[in-house]
Amino acid sequence: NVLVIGSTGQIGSELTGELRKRYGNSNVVAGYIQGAEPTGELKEAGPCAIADVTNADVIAEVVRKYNIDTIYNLAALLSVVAESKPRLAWKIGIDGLWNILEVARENGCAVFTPSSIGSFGPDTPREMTPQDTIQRPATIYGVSKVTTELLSDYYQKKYGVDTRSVRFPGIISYVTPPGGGTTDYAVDIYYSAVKGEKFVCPIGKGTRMDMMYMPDALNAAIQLMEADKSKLVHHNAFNIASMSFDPETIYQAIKKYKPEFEMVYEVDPLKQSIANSWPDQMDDSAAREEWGWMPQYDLDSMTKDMLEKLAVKLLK
Ligand code: VAH
Repeated sequence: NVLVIGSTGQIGSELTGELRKRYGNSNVVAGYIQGAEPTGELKEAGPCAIADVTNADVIAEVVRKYNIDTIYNLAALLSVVAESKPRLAWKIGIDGLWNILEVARENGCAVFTPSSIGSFGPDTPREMTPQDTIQRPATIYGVSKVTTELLSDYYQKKYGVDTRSVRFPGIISYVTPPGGGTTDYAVDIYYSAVKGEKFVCPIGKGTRMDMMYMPDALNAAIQLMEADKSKLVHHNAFNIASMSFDPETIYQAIKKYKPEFEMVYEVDPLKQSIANSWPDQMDDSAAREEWGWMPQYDLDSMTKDMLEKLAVKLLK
């Protein structure tokens, strides 16, 4: 059975739904914390359990009670909010990960804990960022993500725990809003377009970042966890890429369907400084070679889908 930690977050909420679709509702446990309880379909469709990564006993109890063999650990403070609460970001990101890895070691679970383009820093090559390259991130989010990669690989080498992960780009989705990231603008811009509001963009002209539509992100996580372990040269964490754009490019992609849509720039200094320290476009050839990674969406097909789905969600 599968446990999703952070099942009410931007990725966790849709990942839980997708896993339940593939493996059966009763076989996927939605882990949550007090104050972020599952609601609606997430709550009704399958088992839910308190699973606070900062409490190892609670995690161990859930793993044993539901006979968990795979843990998807989506608990994290994202890059912007982490800068205001660095100690909590570390507590959730790394003390939490340590608990997960120990429980996994004792119970023979596989573990997926995502990394991010945020794990790279200002001296990482920006174009076609290599799979193996320098990672000296300038944010506590990035420091915790590099540590996530190193600690997960350590448990893999030293104890044989099957840990795998990907470096997610900015993820765009319409179901659950992201929780305080640098790439959130690429989600918010669609909401403004559908509501017929002018979009005030916090990221500056020409700032490119790797981005990905949620269906591709979910597929990447599940496909990697289902991949033949003997074929994997890398474990934590694979570069995965699908599109790379700056605000002007996504604005024009939306304008194609909403000609009256307007955008102005009001650069947020913190978000801009973080975005400037991240690469523009990753080289994901290792993921393509080792486990067949292949994105399905591009900017146009994502835009069409986002505008359609948000129109239903927001205007009903
Ligand atoms: C953030 N959406 O902006 C997250 C993610 C790659 C970006 O880590 O912090």
